This record gives sequence, structure tokens and C-alpha cells, in this order.
Amino acid sequence: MTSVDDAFFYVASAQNESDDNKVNELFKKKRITHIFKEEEEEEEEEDMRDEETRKRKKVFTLLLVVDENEPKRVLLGEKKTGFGKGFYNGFGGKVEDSDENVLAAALRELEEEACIKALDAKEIGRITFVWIDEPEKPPWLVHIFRADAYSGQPSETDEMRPQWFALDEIPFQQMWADDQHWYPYVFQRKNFEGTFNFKQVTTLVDFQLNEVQEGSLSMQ
Ligand code: 6OG
Repeated sequence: MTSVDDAFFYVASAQNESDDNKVNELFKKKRITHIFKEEEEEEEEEDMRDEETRKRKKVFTLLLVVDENEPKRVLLGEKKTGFGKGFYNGFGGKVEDSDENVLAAALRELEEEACIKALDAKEIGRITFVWIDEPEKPPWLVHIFRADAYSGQPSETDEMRPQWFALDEIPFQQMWADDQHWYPYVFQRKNFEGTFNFKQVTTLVDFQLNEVQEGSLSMQ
């Protein structure tokens, strides 16, 4: 029986005014329970959708450390090995099953690649990379983080050579083609979501990019 049916049952059996009040109270309680249940079910469905997205896409992190003292600058690393070798990029990598969550993965990668700990990292954007000429390759979902405070001294590792760049001297010509489009959102602290379509690994074909409300980053 639904809560509405229940309420009608109680209404039908109400004898007098005080019963009516009881019925109203019961009805309210049942409605509230019903609403909570619906919300719980929606949250569970959302979790499941996130799980599905994680299975379908390969999930990565990418973290930019920004120093707001004048002249404002950003810490990038020149990638020494593997995917994107020779490009400057933020710090990040694949989210591992052993990572507690995506933020933990981002912090781990920063420490492994630049030897510093971010103290206030916050997710600011999500980007999906689609490899349009490689249909077998799943899209990559990259969670982008910004940090303004850190401890330790940025140092070179086997993977990355860290270097500070003034915000108007970022070497976009030696970076992934998507970066010049979404970096401004990071510097202006705007949340964003986007999809970038690549072919032949490094050629950007087209993209869409939008600012989103804080707290409403979706899995796309
Ligand atoms: P490892 O191979 O180091 O993880 N990444 C990209 N970053 C930018 N800016 N543009 C792209 O355009 C990228 N594709 C991948 C995600 C790879 C790292 O490189 C990032 C990871 O931080 C296609 O484990």
C-alpha cells in the first residue's frame, strides 16, 4: 500500500476532530518518510550511474598549483616519459583502485611527480577526452584540481621536471591543445565541464566547454 492509500485509510476511519489531527500528523510523517526514501533511491541511482561511468571511461586526475602572489604563476611539469612526453602539463595520472577517492589520487600523483603536498586542493573541472579515430579506446575522464597552498619544495622526479610559469608566459605551444581553452577557467576559479575530441593522438578536432555551477560537476 502506498503512503497516500494509507492516509486515505486513516481518513476513512477518523471519528472526530482529534482523530483528524492524528491523521494529519500521520499523513505528514508518512509523506516525509516517503520523500526521504525517494531522495535515498535517487542518490543510490546516481552512485550507480557514477560506477557505470567509471567502468566505461578511464579516470585520471590533473592538478594545477597556482601561486597568487604577484607575479601570479602556475607550477607545471615537463613530462619526461610515457604519454605526453615532452609536453608541459599539470601533475596527475590514473586513478588506481587502491586510491580512497579521486582527490586522494590527485594528491598522491602530485607527491609522486613533484614531491610536494597540496594543502587545499579542490576539484574545479571535469574534462572528457574522446579519441575519435580509435573507437576501441574508451574516453578518458580527467578530474581537474586547483591548489593554492602546498608544503615541500617542488623537485624533479623520474617522471616530471617542475617549473613555475608566469600566467602570461605559459608555454601553450608545448602543451596539449586543449589546455589553452580551459586554463582561464582555473585561473578565474570558475567550475567547468568539457569534452575534447582528438584524432591521431594529439590533434584537437573540436570541443565544447561550459562553466557550471559550483557543486554540480557531473560525470558526463
Ligand atoms: P599518466 O600517463 O602520467 O597520466 N592528460 C592530459 N592532460 C591534458 N592537459 N590534455 C590532454 O589532452 C591529456 N590527456 C591526458 C591526464 C596522464 C596524465 O595526462 C593527463 C593525466 O594527468 C588529451 O599516468
